Amino acid sequence: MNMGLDAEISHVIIENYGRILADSLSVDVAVVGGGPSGLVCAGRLGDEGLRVALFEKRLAPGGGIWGGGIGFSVLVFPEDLGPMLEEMGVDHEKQGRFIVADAVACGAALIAHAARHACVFNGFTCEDLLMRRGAVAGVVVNSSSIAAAGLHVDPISVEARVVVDATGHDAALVALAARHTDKRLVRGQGPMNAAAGEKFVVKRTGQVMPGLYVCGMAVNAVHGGARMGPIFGGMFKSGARCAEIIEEALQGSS
Ligand code: 48F
Repeated sequence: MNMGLDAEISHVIIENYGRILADSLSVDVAVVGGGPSGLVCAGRLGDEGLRVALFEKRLAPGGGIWGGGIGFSVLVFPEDLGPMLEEMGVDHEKQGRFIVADAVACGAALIAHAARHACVFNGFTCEDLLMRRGAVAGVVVNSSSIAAAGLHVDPISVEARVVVDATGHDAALVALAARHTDKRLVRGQGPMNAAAGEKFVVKRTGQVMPGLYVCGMAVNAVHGGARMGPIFGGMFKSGARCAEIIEEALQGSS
């Protein structure tokens, strides 16, 4: 094909993106939500050799990680998070009972880790679930710009052996599953309590119904756990725990 530079640049974009997207229409795991828990979960599962696609509604993944507390971009972690931060390539410093890190550097490192091991699709909103014989079997996604413009354009479907709701406080996928099954699956999160919320989020991470798992703040929204505010250890641990549970489940079913 005889193309000038301008058309050739466009061709490279379309060809590469089209191939990556087409290759991701049937995956082992579809993670929805690119906040800290979803990024850790996707990165870990991809690192274990599973085929993982992560869909994030915004252009920049990271969710609530960028602003620390009230926009002061410092992240606070419990002191046992050091090894996981090392693994993700996050620079950090121990300060008394905490570890602190720069929120922007941490967000960038998490995204880089996830994108190395999984296909990260930014600017994609999950608007529905695929369900087969009572189990969640994939996600229905649309370009966020189409959704934002309110255009009447149909979405596309991605089949997955399991789906992870990492959409944070909204627990958007579990809310969709509740609508489809006519069950009350989202209790709503409780009031702020850092100690209780951090423990709860890890303990209750896991399967909500066949094919659908939940990690991060969505766990507390689904099961009625406390919000924990600007401490991020629970988000990392929940993402890692979710990856561990899914890996075991998929090994058992293959
Ligand atoms: O909210 P978010 O950062 O979730 P998280 O991983 O972490 C929570 C913390 O940031 C913080 C906290 C810690 O103490 O309480 O809030 O649980 O990230 C959720 C991501 O999901 C995206 C959203 O844009 C955000 O980046 N998201 C939400 N709904 C959808 C979605 C959707 N329907 N489709 C795609 N992405």
